[in-house]
Amino acid sequence: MDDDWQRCFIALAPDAATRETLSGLPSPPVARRVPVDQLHLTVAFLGTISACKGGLLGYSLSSVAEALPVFRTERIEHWPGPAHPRLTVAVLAKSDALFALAARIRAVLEALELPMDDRAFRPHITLARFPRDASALCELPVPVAGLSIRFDTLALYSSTLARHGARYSELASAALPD
Ligand code: 3AM
Repeated sequence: MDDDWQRCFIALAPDAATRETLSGLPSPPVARRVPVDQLHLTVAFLGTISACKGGLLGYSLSSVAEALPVFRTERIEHWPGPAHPRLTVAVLAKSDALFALAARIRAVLEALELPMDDRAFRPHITLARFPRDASALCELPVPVAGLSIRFDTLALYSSTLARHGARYSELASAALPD
């Protein structure tokens, strides 16, 4: 893709202890784990935007990066694709703070006249992705609930589609206050 246009999304980045917790969770052997440095919670998917708008958005992140509470995992799920399971995700327990953050980000996007995908916000962290030819839904080895999930950064990422899945790069970030 042209350097002037990038496929972007805004996400929360877990702190180091949370990354370790998430990377220690078991996932089906057939699925490809998300690399530990790429674990994130997507808050807003933007699609393809110009570098200029991306720059403005990057500057705006600090205005919405307020302190967040500790979140809890609720369960691990497989999310389906058209023909087979697609993702293994950790779903977070419902949190007003996350929906309030999504609303603040939506307001910034509107002010910058940036589009935001209107899929329902389902707060989750993708742990693993299934290859296209995965057929059977694998049993999850253990139910997982109540683990602490902390985020320390709100970031704008670009997503580059590659042969073995998307690769994410941080374009701008704002530290979340404690
Ligand atoms: O990595 P996760 O699962 O958090 O599913 C895509 C991925 O989320 C999601 O944005 C993240 C980076 O690609 N995504 C992709 N296309 C999307 C769309 N059209 C989307 N989310 C909402 N609408």
